[in-house]
Amino acid sequence: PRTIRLADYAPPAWLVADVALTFRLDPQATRVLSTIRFRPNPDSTDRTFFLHGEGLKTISATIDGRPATLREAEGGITCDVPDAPFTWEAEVEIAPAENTALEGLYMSNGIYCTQCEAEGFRRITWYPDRPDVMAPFRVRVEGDLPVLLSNGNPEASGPGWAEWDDPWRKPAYLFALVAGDLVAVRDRFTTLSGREVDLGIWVRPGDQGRCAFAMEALKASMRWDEEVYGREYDLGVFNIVAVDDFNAGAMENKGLNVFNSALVLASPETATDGTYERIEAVIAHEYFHNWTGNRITCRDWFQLCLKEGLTVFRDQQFTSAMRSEAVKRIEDAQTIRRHQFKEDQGPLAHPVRPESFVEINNFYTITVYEKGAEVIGMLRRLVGAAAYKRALDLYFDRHDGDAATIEDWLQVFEDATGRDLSQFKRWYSQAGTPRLSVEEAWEDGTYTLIFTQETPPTPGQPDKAPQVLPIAVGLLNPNGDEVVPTKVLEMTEARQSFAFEGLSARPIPSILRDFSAPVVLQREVPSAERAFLLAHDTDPFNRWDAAQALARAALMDAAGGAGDPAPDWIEGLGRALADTGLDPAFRALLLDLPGDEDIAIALAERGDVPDPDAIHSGRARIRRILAERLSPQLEAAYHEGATPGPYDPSAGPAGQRALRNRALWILTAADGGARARAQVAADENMTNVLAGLSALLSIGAGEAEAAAFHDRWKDERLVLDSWFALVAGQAPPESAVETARSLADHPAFAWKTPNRFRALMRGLAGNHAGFHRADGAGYDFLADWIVRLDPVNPSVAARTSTVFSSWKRYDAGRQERMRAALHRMLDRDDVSRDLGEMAQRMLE
Ligand code: DPP
Ligand code: ZN
Repeated sequence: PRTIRLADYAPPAWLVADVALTFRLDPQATRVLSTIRFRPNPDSTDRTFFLHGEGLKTISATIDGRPATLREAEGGITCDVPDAPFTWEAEVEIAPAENTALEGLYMSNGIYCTQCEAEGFRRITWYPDRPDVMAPFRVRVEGDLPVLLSNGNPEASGPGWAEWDDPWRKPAYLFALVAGDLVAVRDRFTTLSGREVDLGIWVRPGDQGRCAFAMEALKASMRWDEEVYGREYDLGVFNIVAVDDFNAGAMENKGLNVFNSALVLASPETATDGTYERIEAVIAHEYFHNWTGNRITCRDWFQLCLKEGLTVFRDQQFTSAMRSEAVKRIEDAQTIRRHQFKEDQGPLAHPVRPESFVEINNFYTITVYEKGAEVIGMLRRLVGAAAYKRALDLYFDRHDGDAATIEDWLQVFEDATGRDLSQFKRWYSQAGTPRLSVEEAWEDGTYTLIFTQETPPTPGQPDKAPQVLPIAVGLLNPNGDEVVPTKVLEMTEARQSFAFEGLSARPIPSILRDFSAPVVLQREVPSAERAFLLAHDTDPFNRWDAAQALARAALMDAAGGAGDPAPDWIEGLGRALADTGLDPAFRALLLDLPGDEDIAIALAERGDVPDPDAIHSGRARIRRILAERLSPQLEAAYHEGATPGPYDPSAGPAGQRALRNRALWILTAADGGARARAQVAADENMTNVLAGLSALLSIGAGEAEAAAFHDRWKDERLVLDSWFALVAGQAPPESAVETARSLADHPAFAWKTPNRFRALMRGLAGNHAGFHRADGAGYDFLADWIVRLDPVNPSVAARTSTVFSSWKRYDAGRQERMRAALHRMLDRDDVSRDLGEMAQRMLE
């Protein structure tokens, strides 16, 4: 397979003036008729005519009405064309029912739907399938089905046909078509300037009662984008469709977003607080793409972070506004540290803007998305909120209708602020997590912080240059009063010092407040100082981080066999827990101990070889110690988190339940499961039931409860996914693989459905000690299934394979077994481009 490089970008030879498509739907033989008007690109001297296409059966093809002679080329066709504008007409046949890769036009439970990002449109018809070719589309859908949807505004319809018109120029990856037996929940939205928009959420009959929350989230997103970014919706309709078979979370197709049903459907009986929060965020995310992604799209796929980093940043801002800013920031920092830092540490590390790929699907990563959002957060912190707003206004003004680049994006910030961002740009090109170390000096009332930054090598990037780091710092005096409020220090050198003058006592620093840069702060801090920050810091992130650092140290020590955790931690935690002035959601996060894999990463960072079993048993011991020593505070938190009355998914009650359920999880280590059992039996809502069940399973109990849960919910696909994930994820490590095997034999294990496959595989992989069983049975289980899925759905197979990226972290025996598993995935004649690239990179 060929490697595609950013450096090789060339503008398209031909542009598209407009597109008309007709679909005659049939599961085995859908006909797609296309009429495309091409014109030469004045910005290109190349006149080669090339169209992408994959798996298409060509029925006919003409140029200006005359039959075209098509020649096969890599990934598509070429043919001779006039040296002037011309019209291409073609008819092709495709088989949606046979499409298990779920890219292009496919069927899910009898519903036709599409997924065209990144390169799925070429499985629908011949087309220049690249994001810098944008055109208005008219679409006619024919089929004996009650609902026929496409992008844009509805034009006309009759029995068995419908016509749609999307006036906004768009790349083919934003094309969508949905058809089938669907019902709509409808609403209306009036935009700032008075445009009436018909909103529809389309679901399978029977699911209408589970759309209300998503609809409210949509309206809130539309309002928020007007108020905060001045962005208004631009069509008369906005449709969302929920489908059960979907490779990702959701897709921002123009005017017709397609969602994984797990991110739309919610009712108190079936969805947890976490699901509600995710639905709200993803509905917003896809809606926000209408401006950041659709109106302004990406020139090429290397610029993916241009739309994804910015849109994640925007959805994070939205969630902060809807819920708690402090809690959201901590959750996002946790995601970066747990998952993005892990990606940076291993063989799959890549820059926010990668420079080469084999299969672009492999670059829809946490680095592109979440680190991409962090980079924008840093930019905003550096220039300030007002300048950020000016820059964004300029971006929308200048680039509306464009397929843009990171250079364009940075240029608007330079023009709006007069700043030189050439060094800042390294955040887009340099992979890896900077390590920031700190020295301190104190003399004559002057306190000095001396920072050193260093980024470890990553694949293909042995040497790193210093990056611009916004380091938010505050200083406290020994009484715990803040003497210097938060100040953003701008570090640009490899080593740089910052002095604070006129202090009467040596201060205690609070560094990297609000997680102001995605770096690892390396600073030896005595546990007493951490406990001091846990008690006094005014910055919620650093307050939480003090508790995390103490917890991490305790868990690392416990994994090494040490007996007792630092009393400072337990006392500090106890006091914070009992402080009812603190937001329950925040206190819940204080109780959220680092997971087994977090500890494995931390040990590896320190140069130790992590022992999964020792980490697991150390964690169980710490949990018991907390349950015993903090029993009154945990009890109180458990009761404080009760939410009697009808279920309300909003942030307040959800935070109370989070506190209750974290307390429950710890208490369960010492009470034999009595409280958890009672909570499952009380059956108040899915959040509390699943938390109770999870706590029970985690102490090796709850078998009867899990079975009853299964029987009750076996017909609810989304709940059954949670059951699969939970049973595999919480199984005792020694029997986790056997549990996973029996789950794979379960009649409901529909392995071709991505949600079900992921539930089981991610469940087992998240069971750290179970997956890393010394005899390699966990690795074999995952590898076998990935190999089986690869020919069916390469994109999900490749994504799942990333659980092997940590192989170099472990002991020789485990390394050998994980490597062998990777070879088994790779060394096959029919390995997909997706999985082949991933396994190859992991083995390098
Ligand atoms: N573009 C999509 C999203 O992130 C990916 N499926 O919203
Ligand atoms: Zn997105």
